Amino acid sequence: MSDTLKTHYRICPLCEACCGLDLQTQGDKVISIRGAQQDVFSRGFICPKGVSLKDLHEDPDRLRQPLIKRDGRFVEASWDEALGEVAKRLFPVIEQYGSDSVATVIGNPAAHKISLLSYFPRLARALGTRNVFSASTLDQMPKQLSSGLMFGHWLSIPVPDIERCDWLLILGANPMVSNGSLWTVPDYRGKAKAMRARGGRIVVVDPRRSETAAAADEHLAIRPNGDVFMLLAMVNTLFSEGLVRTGRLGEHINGLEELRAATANFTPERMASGCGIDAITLRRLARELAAAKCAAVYGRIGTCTQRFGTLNSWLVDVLNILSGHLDAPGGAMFPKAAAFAANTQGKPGSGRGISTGRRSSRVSGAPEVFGELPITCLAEEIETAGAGQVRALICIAANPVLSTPNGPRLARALEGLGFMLSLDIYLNETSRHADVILPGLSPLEDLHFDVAFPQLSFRNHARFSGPVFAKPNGQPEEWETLLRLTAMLEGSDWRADLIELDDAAIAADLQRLGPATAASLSQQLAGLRGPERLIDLALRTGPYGGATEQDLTLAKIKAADGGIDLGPLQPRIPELLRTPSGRIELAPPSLLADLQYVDAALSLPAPEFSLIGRRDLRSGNSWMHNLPLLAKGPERCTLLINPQDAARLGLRDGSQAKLSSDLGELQVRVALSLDMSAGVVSLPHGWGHDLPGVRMAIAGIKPGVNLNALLNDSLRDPLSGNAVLSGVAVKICAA
Ligand SMILES: Nc1nc2c(c(=O)[nH]1)N[C@H]1C(S)=C(S)[C@@H](COP(=O)(O)OP(=O)(O)OC[C@H]3O[C@@H](n4cnc5c(=O)[nH]c(N)nc54)[C@H](O)[C@@H]3O)O[C@H]1N2
Ligand SMILES: Nc1nc2c(c(=O)[nH]1)N[C@H]1C(S)=C(S)[C@@H](COP(=O)(O)OP(=O)(O)OC[C@H]3O[C@@H](n4cnc5c(=O)[nH]c(N)nc54)[C@H](O)[C@@H]3O)O[C@H]1N2
Ligand code: SF4
Ligand SMILES: [Mo]
Repeated sequence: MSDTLKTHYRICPLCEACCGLDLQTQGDKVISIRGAQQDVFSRGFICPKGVSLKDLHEDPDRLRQPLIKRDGRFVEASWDEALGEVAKRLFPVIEQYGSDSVATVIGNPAAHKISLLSYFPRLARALGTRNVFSASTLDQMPKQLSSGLMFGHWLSIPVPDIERCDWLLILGANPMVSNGSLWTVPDYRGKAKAMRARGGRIVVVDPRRSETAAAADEHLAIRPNGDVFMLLAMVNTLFSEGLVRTGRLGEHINGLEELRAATANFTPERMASGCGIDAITLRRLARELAAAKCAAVYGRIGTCTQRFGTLNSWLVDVLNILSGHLDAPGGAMFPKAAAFAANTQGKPGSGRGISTGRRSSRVSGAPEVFGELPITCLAEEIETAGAGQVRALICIAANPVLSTPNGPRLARALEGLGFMLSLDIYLNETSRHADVILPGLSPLEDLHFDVAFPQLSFRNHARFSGPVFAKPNGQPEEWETLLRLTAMLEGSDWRADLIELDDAAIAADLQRLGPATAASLSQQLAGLRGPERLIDLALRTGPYGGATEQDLTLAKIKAADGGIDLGPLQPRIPELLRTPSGRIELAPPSLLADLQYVDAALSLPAPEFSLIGRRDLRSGNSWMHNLPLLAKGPERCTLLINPQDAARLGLRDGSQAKLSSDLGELQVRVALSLDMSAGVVSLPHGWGHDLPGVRMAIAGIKPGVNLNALLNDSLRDPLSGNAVLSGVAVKICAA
């Protein structure tokens, strides 16, 4: 008997573009995956990774059963056995050394999984450790900090309103390949093309002539780490040439004069050498920005993963504000998400703002930011003996052995732990160090609702997708696993009925809304549980929710094929602000204080070679190299180098080079590229799959090398704790 063909709508969880996909299935087989034309937000766009969800679902190496390490070897175990092992091993550590002795690490895929995102905080609360780490301090923490200081909340981050914009300056981002980050913008390519077709202009600032730069009107090959000089020069020009037009925002701004004074010294003429862009060009860009009717400045990971990451992130929005383009249609605007956005909750217009440094890391004294410590402090917290030493780790959807600077040191440190639990779908470079691995579901067995990305989208929308396939018998969803672990840490019965555990958790949430609201909401939410109940609650209490027929509920979103469009971005200031002053803080004191270090950096000599990273369309950080569709084709972990530099070093296309830093040495294959500036080389991260114990057969064929073996874990942006991942000094010679 042959099964009938079925089509399913599914939101892709693999990157921030959040595309809607159409899957055709027959029985338990995926027949095809295409972009969903009816998706109100992504409108049929898809990339090769979306298609590879079939490979991920079918991957024989993807874990489907818990593993327990016994005498150094992993053996399959039942869920009860595995959870029992966690209880048996973790409790003695906590009892003897306290909760701070258990660290948590949560990684990138969690940002795409409501199960993990909404149930991890419960676990963290139950554990009560100060040692909380995440991929945020390898990525966007500088932007979160600058946004928090300026607008009062960590996720009040403006994004370019690209469909109405006519002048766009992009720094340190390659959305043509990454598909956008802190800017949910499926089909950037199509939108950029449309923008240029209507007379718009795109300028890209990147040490490499990236795919995005190649498709722009102008590419400026900045010196790695030069952004702070460039941005300061542009701010300085706006002030000195009388181009500041704050317009409508004028009455909502604090600190304009402080900012003017603080930036008065950073003239384009003085800054030019630091960024490698001449003063005439810097002045021209500032004038173009000021003159454009609808313009936006957007900076991303290349601007964050630097010593001055927070200053860069701040200055990008300072430019948007001074030129009158923040919160204006066609400029840099704030999305209004239907659910979970803190900047739609509480009293509009002012709030508590943010604070940092409520505690510090034990060894380096790095300040806490957004409830976390820098992930580059994890290894030393494990290695350094004394009260508060980390002795156990709960690692959730993270592969820090490949994703954090000095990964090999962290790998050695993990071996010294008393106990390690991984929630992961692979036995990989990090989870091989665990004592217990608890797998999540295939993305096709999971429901999907984005928590973070509608807060960063180029257009407002609300979408949901249910599971395509039923989950295998007996395998829990990840929120269920987290709920059991939370119960375990709370000292209650983790074997108890899950519905009761979940009901108890949500009842506590509801009580915070007051007894009357709690009673009526719990009636409306009856019949739902897990993440679905949290989504419906967030929608009903969100900015499009309410008590009338038209108001948004989960049921309405489910019923709308391809989701619900909530329209173009609208001005949100002052309503969005949550600063104590009720104004935009243009000159936060901690940021002005950091300006004093800029001059010293200006006089640093450029190294012979600076190493920068890159991303590939057929790769996703460290864990998608085991999927046949993405793995086929040429080797991707190559060192891009300018032909003239290569000739000088005696390197040819395809030859092997030795690449070394103050930390280590790697042997890599060279690829000549005219896109590279002289003195800058590029290697992607997330590779190096040839470590013992890794169970990823296809990834092992072309394992690549671990870029992070060369990067120093002591280099951070001191304000945000973010790691420095770009512009690192290296030496190169023929191997
Ligand atoms: N040098 C350098 N280093 C970098 C970067 C760089 O540009 N240069 N980029 C940084 C950035 S931006 C980021 S975000 C980090 C990412 O680094 P990490 O946060 O470590 O994330 P990934 O490398 O994506 O690894 C994700 C892990 O989650 C597992 N996983 C996948 N899906 C699921 C699931 O559904 N459930 C569970 N439980 N596990 C799952 C994968 O098997 C893998 O082990 O890397 C950072 N590291
Ligand atoms: N295909 C694919 N897509 C991805 C990912 C992936 O691994 N593969 N990872 C996802 C993740 S976790 C993230 S955070 C996003 C990141 O998304 P993006 O921020 O778009 O990141 P990248 O594509 O790495 O682009 C960063 C650019 O910064 C440039 N750069 C390096 N150093 C400097 C510098 O000093 N100054 C300036 N101005 N530029 C510099 C690099 O050359 C690069 O072109 O991508 C996401 N999407
Ligand atoms: S662009 Fe991102 S969300 Fe869209 S299909 Fe590709 S991986 Fe999935
Ligand atoms: Mo990231």
